[in-house]
Amino acid sequence: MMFDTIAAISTPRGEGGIGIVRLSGDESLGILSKIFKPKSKKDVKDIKSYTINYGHIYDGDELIDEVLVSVMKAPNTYTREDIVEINCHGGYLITQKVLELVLKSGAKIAEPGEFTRRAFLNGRLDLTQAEAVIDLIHGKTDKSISLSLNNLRGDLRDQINHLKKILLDVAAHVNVVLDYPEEGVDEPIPEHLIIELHNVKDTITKLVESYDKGKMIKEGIKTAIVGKPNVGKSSLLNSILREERAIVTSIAGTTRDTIEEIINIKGIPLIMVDTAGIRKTQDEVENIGVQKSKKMLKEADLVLFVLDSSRDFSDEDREIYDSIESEKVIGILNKIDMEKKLDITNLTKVKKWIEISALENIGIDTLENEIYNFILSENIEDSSEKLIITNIRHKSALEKTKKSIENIFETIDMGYPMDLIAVDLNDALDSLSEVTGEISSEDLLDHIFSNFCVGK
Ligand SMILES: Nc1nc2c(ncn2[C@@H]2O[C@H](COP(=O)(O)OP(=O)(O)OP(=O)(O)O)[C@@H](O)[C@H]2O)c(=O)[nH]1
Ligand SMILES: [Mg+2]
Repeated sequence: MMFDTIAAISTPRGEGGIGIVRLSGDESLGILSKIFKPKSKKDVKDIKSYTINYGHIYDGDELIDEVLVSVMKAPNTYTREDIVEINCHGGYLITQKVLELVLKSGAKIAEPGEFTRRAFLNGRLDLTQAEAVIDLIHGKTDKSISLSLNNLRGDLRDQINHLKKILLDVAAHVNVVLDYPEEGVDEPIPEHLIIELHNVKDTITKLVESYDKGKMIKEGIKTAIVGKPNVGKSSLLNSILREERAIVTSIAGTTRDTIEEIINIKGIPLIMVDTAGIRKTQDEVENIGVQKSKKMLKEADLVLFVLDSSRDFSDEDREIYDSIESEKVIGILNKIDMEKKLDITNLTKVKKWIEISALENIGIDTLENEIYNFILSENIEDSSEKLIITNIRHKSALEKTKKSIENIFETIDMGYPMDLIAVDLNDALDSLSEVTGEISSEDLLDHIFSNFCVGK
């Protein structure tokens, strides 16, 4: 494909050790030759690929900068086009000046993401990989970065292509039956293909279900600290953050609004939310806070249910206890620096209790380990082996595929005509192709002819 030659500053704006002006396109070397004088006195067009070249940038006779220029020639480059990277001294003004000179010499300013877009359009990356590049740039923790790297390597693309191949096999069969009825193939879909179809559906279901986990890894696990007033929720938040983030007082009803902070537990981001103590109250402001706490209790991926171990279990505690979900709660017995009064023997809904003193920072490490174990039990740890989707676009395309496959089963069950199956198969293939970004019905034809010897 032919495109304009584009250019942009590829390093962050501001002052730094170096600033890089990057060019991509057929004219990259031509443009470079107008402004760059290599120390080697070589003609720029004769510079070898994958070399770094020392020299100077000139605007006419005016010296602009002393630079190192990397030259990478098509097709083995990020964009599959000729790429030139000019390493300037890292001042903002100098880098900007070199960019302007490059633009004046014939390049077009690149749109955001345009280099990666070219990598996609020129077939070096599929869409899932291009998206992984963006995720990598925004990745905040080791785990989310390792997921993005898996996708950049092409794991999702490979899986999608594998599923597509199976669907194409089925489609090839169906199309032969439809196009050549005289061949006498009247069996709707052979048993082994039906089994394959079920496998495809199961794989897609797992991928769709992995999204919640993927989202947790990418965006963080929402962890709500919940309990009645004064049990030490805000103290716990501060203790985990190791800073005085939330106001702590001995007055019940101190926290009025939710307070969110991101922490990182062994590479997994956690969005810690301190909430207003839940109780019945006439105070209008406090009541809004209490409603928000209840909402958070429902929405959170993990709930830290805090009790004051120096006091008896109260009706207010009971009410919160009744509304928590057993699978996503860790019980916190706070204030163990004081004499213990609380009896938890009957609170069987909570499977795990951790004793802490938020005031004296006792038990916080144990709690962090327990939170990590909770995440492990959610199987996030083996994310390196399993394919996990983190992208809502992929999720909705896969859901469409799943629906189409379910329609196929329905058609078979109801004994409806074959052409309906062909339509749903095409839809399934289209939505799979949406994931990787290449939709083409040419695919289907090629596949039919490569697998079947129709002329015979
Ligand atoms: N002895 C002792 N006191 C604590 C502990 N944790 C918190 N406190 C005290 O308990 C009181 C309430 O603490 P907060 O952290 O404000 O409690 P909260 O649950 O956020 O209360 P609300 O925001 O009103 O819902 C404060 O006086 C804290 O100093 C602890 O581990 N031991
Ligand atoms: Mg509080």
